[in-house]
Amino acid sequence: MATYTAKDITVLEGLEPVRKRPGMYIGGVSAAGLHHLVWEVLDNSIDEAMNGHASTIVVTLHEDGSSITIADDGRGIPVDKHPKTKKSAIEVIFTTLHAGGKFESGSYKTSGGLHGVGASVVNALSKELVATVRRDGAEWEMRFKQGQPVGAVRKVGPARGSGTAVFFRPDSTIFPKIEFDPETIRLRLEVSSYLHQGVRITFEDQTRSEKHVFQHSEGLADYLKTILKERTATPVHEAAFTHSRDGEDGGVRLDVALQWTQSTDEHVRSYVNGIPTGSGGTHENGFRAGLGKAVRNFIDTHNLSPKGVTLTAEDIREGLVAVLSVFLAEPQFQGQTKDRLNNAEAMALVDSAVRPALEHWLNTNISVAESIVARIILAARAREASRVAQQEVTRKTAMSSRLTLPGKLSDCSTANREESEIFIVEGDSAGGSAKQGRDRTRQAILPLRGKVLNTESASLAKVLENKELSDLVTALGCGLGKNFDLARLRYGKIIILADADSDGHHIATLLLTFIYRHMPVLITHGHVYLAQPPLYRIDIAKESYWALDEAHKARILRLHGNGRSHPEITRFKGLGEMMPKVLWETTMNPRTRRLLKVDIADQILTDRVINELMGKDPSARFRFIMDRAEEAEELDV
Ligand code: 0RA
Repeated sequence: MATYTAKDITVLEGLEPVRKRPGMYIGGVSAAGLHHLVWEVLDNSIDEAMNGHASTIVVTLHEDGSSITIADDGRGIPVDKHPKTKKSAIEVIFTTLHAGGKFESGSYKTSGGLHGVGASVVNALSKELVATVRRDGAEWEMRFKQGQPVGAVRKVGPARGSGTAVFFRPDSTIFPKIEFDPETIRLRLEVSSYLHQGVRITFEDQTRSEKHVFQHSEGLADYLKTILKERTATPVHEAAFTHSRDGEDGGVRLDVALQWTQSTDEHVRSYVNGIPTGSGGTHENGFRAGLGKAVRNFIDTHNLSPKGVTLTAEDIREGLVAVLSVFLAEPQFQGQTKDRLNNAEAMALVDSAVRPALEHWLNTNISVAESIVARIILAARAREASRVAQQEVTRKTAMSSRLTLPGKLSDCSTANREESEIFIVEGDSAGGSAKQGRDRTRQAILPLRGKVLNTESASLAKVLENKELSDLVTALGCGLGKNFDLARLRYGKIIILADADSDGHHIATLLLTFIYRHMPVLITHGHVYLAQPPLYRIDIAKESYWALDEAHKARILRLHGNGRSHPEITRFKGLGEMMPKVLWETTMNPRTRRLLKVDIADQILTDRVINELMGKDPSARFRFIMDRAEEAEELDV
């Protein structure tokens, strides 16, 4: 950059208009307007840092809570005299509206702040302002009252280094209430430190005797991590996608970081020139468009489109957490709170920056991309299931206002939810065994008819039509979707008891998908379990033993085999063949059984979920869920 001297400052007009109509310049004179003064001064220091001249900014909220100093270690505002006006640059910057070197083409950099106009606006609205500059081996000072200089620039004394410090106290004849909110300032500084990677921003809060230092070498990637933590969202993939453009190539200066998570909502935080755009706008729309196209292109290129369901834009963004920061020369804001970007060109600029970068990233991180696509397909399938469930519930409510428990539920007698369990059992005959074998104080049995359940592969719709699942919802008592209320859950444990054959697998998958979509809290709070019926029956002489797995089988053979007679090993045929007593001993008795706690997090994280969700092989799906389920209880068997 060419050397900057006072002659580069463009002189436009005086400060009277600012004091007459402050709202025109800072939006108003309430708390938001008051804090706007801080952001204006801060932006000038951030500009200096973003242009590579400053690395540290210190914001001090003084003890009185009504005055602030913002200091940086940049070049320092020039103090030499303008040849024509005979005024120092510092005076021009603070007393002239729309004056500022950054306004000039050539030296202008799109960054925060309104082209350096902020300094004079803040000065105009301040009872007192002191600008202190260190440069050329000396410290200089210039003082103002209500925007007017109080004397000329004066040399305070020798000094090392360079930098600018601006102290100001807002004018009480302009602002009805002057009380800076330290939390508002702290938050803004923290966000700025993420948006402006590497800059060290210190907040000295003398009102609360607190000091905060914000510095983030990874910028938005660090911000994204913080947001994920705040929202306790579990990512679907390890590393975030990040992309930055400096805007030198005619495009827009832009930074973006994003990651898909398991949460069912979408969270996009956007900024324009460091200003939060809570109501979105054209830049966010461009971002969403680019993201959608990138993902769709990837899905099409790799032939990953799911069967039987169409992906919507919302499916693609379900669970997405993103931060978008763009820098524009002349941002136009609209809306009640002026927090929506209105510049039409921003849409295409952001779209065309995000799409190719994201598409390239997806194509170079295939297994990550596949997990994301799996997440998206899950969203689409869940949405479809949700729609059907909603219809079902509406219909049910219309039909009967009286809430009765399903007739085929054999309820338990305890009133203590924590100790109660409901077994959802596939088929009437297994249901009968379970009913006889159970501990009726604590264990309820709800048989579901397999015949109806396993007619179709993508059959949640069918299932709901046949009321099997709405019976389940009624039995659980906690409602679903928006009406879900964990407090109304009637059982501590919900245990799915299904055969280890493909029908059983299929039903368990449907049940789990249903619960995951409509009552995910049941899973996240650890209420959902899979029972583990034995895999083998071992007949030795006249005795029958049941083995849960290979290791257990080997143990039984060792203990009871003994060469007395040839053991006969048969694979488990189905719950129906078990005597109630055996079912109790092997599968239901809390002292001897094994349960698997269902953990959906694991399910989504793996690549295999792709096949699983595309519904090619229902038995593989169930095995998969079993594989990934977490061992909850492993008591002596
Ligand atoms: C005009 C010209 C130069 C720097 C600045 C303004 C400047 C303004 C602020 C406001 C807060 N901190 C600041 N730091 C610098 C360039 C001076 C040069 O070329 O040396």
